[in-house]
Amino acid sequence: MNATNVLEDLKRRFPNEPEYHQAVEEVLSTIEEEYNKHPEFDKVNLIERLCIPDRVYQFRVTWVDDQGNVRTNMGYRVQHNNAIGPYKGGIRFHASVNLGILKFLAFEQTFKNSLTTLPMGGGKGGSDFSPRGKSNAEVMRFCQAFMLELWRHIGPETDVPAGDIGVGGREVGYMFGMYKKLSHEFTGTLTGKGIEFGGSLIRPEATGYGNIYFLQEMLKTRGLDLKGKVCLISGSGNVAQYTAEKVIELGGKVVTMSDSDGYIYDPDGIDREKLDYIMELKNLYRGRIREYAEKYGCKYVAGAKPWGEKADIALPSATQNELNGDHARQLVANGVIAVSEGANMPSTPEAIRVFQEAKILYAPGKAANAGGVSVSGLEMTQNSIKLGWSKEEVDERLKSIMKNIHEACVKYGTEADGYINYVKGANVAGFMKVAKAMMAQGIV
Ligand code: NDP
Ligand code: 2IT
Repeated sequence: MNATNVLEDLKRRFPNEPEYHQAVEEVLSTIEEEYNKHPEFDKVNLIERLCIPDRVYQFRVTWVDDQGNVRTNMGYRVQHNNAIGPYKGGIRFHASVNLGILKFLAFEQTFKNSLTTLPMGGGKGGSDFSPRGKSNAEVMRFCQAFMLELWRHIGPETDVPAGDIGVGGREVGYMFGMYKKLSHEFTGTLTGKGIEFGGSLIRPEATGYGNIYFLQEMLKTRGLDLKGKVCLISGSGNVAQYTAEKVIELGGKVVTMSDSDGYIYDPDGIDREKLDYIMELKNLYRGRIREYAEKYGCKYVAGAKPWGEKADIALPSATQNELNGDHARQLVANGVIAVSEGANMPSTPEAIRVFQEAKILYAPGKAANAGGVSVSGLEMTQNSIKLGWSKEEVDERLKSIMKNIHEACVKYGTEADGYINYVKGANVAGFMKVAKAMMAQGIV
């Protein structure tokens, strides 16, 4: 395989999908060497079969808003690869959603899910519907209309969706209700369900907690821990909230959180009580992070990212490409020691280069945020055996999975000088398992 040629060909065949190209380029450039040690892979064109999704469903979603207007949105499900298990991955509702973004997410998900040690393939779906500013009734009608199309393509052994940006417990609940009605079955076809109807304890917390468990493992390699460390968090949604919760619990100090309008900087640190306020503000009232600054009298910066503030650790937890080369240089100049990604692909390729050249600890999302889908996998297991595990049991399993992922990154990513290249480690480890499974299953 020549990574450059494969990428150029994909760009020609699938133009106007820059995020998909970006995700593929990162993986190809880091696995090329390992791939070429196995001539049997190239004989069956494994690389194209791994980069191009198995299939994509695309549909119109029609719904009626509170004023009686008939509205349309686009709906998608990308089933990327099911070599090691049923397609698995979240659903994103955001105005920016398009096919290229979902293809990048489904591609990433395939490697992430492989790293979790659980039997899950990769998929992703979503819509350009934005829940922002919509009433509860509108969100419910949209979720039902979306599921009216999606339900025939998914199932507990086929494809198991979950949440992502704009899709949390409320939306999963509405989608599950409609799925159940249409399919005449009560099965664990979605994860992230409410605890009363087959959800798993710790699933809401899992991505954020998992990221911090991974960060702890990284810090350990340098004899460090989280105590007293100043942390920048972006976002204020599901991932950001539980990342903050775990940092606070372990004695770190969270000084920023953000949303798509701007960020707040609280030099005293966001403590438990202030975090409770953010959770209520975001999850119940669906307000803006600016209101935190008004309540607690701290700085609010509109239209900016938090990466210019001085800190020890950065935890990007909002969205893709939210941290660019300039941000990275500023973080490094300010003495950042670790960057661990809660979001998917939040750092641009240039930012990643800056972190790696500075030899700081840098973990890509597909390793660091794998805790969310891991507990989704544990939810699938609990649904299959029709039992629910305790909080402690799920949390222990999550810790152990994050530790395993860290070990895999160390195994495949340690360079000659001892620096751990977590990007290479995660990509090679994730790739090898899927590749071996595809080889064993023949040309399909
Ligand atoms: P939420 O919808 O709960 O929160 C998203 C947060 O990011 C909000 O604060 C939102 O601000 C902000 N945000 C979203 N889009 C943008 C944008 N284009 N520019 C700036 N800010 C933005 O989503 P999650 O917390 O679930 O997801 C956050 C990230 O984590 C995503 O990259 C997702 O793919 C990833 N992830 C999520 C997992 C999960 O289990 N939920 C698992 C693994 C990764 P606003 O409210 O203004 O829109
Ligand atoms: O990006 C992700 O890993 C998620 N949004 C979670 C997917 C899942 O199936 O739990």
